[in-house]
Amino acid sequence: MYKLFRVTRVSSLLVLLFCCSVSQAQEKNNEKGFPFILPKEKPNRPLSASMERNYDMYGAPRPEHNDFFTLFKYTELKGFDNNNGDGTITRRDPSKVIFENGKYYVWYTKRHTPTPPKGAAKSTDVIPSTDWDLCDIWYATSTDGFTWKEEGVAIKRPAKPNVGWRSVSTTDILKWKGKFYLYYQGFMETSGKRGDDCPVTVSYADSPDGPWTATHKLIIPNGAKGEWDQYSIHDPYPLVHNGKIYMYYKSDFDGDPNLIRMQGLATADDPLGPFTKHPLNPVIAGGHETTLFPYKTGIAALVIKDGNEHYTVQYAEDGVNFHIKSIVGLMPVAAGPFIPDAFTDTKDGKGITWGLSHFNWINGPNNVHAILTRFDCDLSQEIDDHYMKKTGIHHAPDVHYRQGLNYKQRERIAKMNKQLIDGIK
Ligand code: AAL
Repeated sequence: MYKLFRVTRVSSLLVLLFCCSVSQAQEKNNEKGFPFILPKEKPNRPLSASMERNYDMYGAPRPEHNDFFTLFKYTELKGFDNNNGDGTITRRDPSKVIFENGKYYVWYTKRHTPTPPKGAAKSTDVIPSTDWDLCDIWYATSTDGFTWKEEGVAIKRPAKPNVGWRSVSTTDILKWKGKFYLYYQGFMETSGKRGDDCPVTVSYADSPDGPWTATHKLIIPNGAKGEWDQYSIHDPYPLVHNGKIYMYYKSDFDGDPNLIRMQGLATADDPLGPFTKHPLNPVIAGGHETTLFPYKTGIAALVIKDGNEHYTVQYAEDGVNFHIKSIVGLMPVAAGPFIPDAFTDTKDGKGITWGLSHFNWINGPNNVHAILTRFDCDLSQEIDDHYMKKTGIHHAPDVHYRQGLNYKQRERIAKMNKQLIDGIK
């Protein structure tokens, strides 16, 4: 017994000595400056808040190793005529791109009106208020993703008082059990008259070429009075995840002039509903026309334009609780990527490399319209494109000068200069 006690005491003493020498070595090491070669793993030494974040928050400590970091490159599309950009034709808010019957398909909002949008006050039955007023949903196909053939109208706006009678817009596609479902915003009043209010409805078809049967139903209804999504349900975006349909959507809330945009989630077992809104909504505290895709075991999101976390790529293991994984520039607006595994309920999402998005072309206030464009990126497990992993983006001075100061700001600056000069006198 005594012997055993002695052996245990000796070995604990040795362990203690070993630990002391390790921690002394560690201390010594910590006295040295941060290593020249950036460690791939978080080093065991005191770190600044920024360095802690650099290791804990993102996909990797350097952007070129971060799966969630990418550049976006843009290419002009061929095949879409727009009356030389006179504003009478717009194409915007493309759906996801899918591959069926040996070609790519995309659906989008198309407006072809006698004039460009003129604002709510001047709008009529034929004059649009906004760029997405008096629209129908059209589709196009392509075999290379660069040259597209406009095939025609997929969803025409229905007769009054059906949902969408004033305009149908901002669609997205779901394939579920061999059938196709197009979800879209159905305006029942002129956009801009009282905010941009609308619910979401759905049409279905056996083929991506249609014919499409309208349900005329509110598939994702607005929230109850006083709730964040009481007025608008925008940008419906279906994916298949965990055996269910995950429908992400945006709402504009807090009322003008404090408007804020965030993303909600509603799930269903059937494409025609019922959709149950997630109790944690809004699930993304920002974003606008948010693009999502299965990535590894979870869901990734391109959060553009709105909110504190605009222009970030985020990831949620459960599709609900999103975390920032990278900060990017020149994000595609209203992107509809090609996501081969969008509807396969994958547990190993491969990510995205390209898609369509739009540019809002505002050629002055009298010529508001949008065009579709192609974007490419590397947010994919399947490619490793170092040209997409650079952080510097060059903008011509014109891009900056177009964000110029307004008259009131110039006045404020003049006043501050004067106060300073008068104070010195
Ligand atoms: C877009 C989208 C929705 C809005 C309008 C057309 O940015 O968020 O589709 O209703 O603008």
